[in-house]
Amino acid sequence: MSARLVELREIHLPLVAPFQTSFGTQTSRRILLVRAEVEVDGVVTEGWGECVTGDEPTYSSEYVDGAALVIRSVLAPRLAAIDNLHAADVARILGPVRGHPMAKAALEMAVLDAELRAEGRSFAALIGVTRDRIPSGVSVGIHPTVDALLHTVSGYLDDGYVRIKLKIEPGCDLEPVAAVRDLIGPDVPFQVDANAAYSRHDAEHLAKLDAFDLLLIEQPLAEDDLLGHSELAKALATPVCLDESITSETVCADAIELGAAEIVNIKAGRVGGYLTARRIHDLCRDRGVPVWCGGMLETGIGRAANAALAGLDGFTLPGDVSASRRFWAEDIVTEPIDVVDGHVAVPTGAGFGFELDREVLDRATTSTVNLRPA
Ligand code: NPQ
Ligand code: MG
Repeated sequence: MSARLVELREIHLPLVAPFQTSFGTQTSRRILLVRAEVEVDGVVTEGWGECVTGDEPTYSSEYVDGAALVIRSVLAPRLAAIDNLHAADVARILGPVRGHPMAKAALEMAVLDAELRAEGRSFAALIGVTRDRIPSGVSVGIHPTVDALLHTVSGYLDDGYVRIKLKIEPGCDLEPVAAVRDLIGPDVPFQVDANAAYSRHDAEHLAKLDAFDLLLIEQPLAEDDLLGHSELAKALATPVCLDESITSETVCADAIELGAAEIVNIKAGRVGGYLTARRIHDLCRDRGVPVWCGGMLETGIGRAANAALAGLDGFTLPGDVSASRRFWAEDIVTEPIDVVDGHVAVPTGAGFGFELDREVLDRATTSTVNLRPA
């Protein structure tokens, strides 16, 4: 069995509504997809990977155009030079290239999807998932008014989401948080995400959030500020959860050791792939640290993969794996992912378990690059 990368595509999809975070407002999404092939006895099976970079380097230092370039010019050629390429070796082969975890993750995902489809095996089965569905939370953007915010949150409660996450930033925190807690009552799990918008001097202010019985506060400080998060964790009753800071197994272990991560948000793209994400899940479980699965406004491709990963036992908190219609209108590139009774099904199909809609995919495609060596 030999795998090869064959194609890099960019697609463009409009969001159902603008999504505002402390780092910007998104109204549509440019997404890179990677296609790989595996050949077994002359039979070719294809697999797909999704790259979760944003248009600009604001969530992290990676971004769509940078990822496309590093894939074409550096990463894909290194994988093309390998004779017997396997998904399990991709991270090691690309290890000498510094950074670019999201670009690397997309390539590993495409190869893994193709390999597993060729074997007729699901990713969930590969990693030992036993659950058949996962509780679904929803991430709610910053809204221009509290009224608009409460309208949006009520809609999500009607949709069945079991946990609300609200984006916050300096100047837009205590008031909307109080209003949402008041609307949803004391029993709905509720958490906030600052996307690194606060500073070490904000501890006293952030401690006021303790009054609202939040599940956690996600990434209040800068990505590289582990010590600041550790000090903040001591000052807050609300548990501190890290997202952007968790860039590898090593950093995750250090953050836990330092008391900077009482809870961990796991995103495969941020850590360089689904196989590493699985190992970070294991290390958190071994240390008794709860984890949940984050989201990056994925299409049905990445969303299916997240639903499979989040089926692991250590994912004890509801994640940001919401229905595809939370972000996309009808033009999605796979079958829709739905929330039923507050849960998303763990995909059982081969590979990452999504089924592509070729016609919609081709219509959404804005460019295609051949990754086969010349
Ligand atoms: C988070 N996701 O947990 C991210 C942030 C995020 C669902 O809240 C384009 C690409 C837009 C990536 C907006 C959620 C994005 C993005 C937000 C990631 O911090
Ligand atoms: Mg986050």
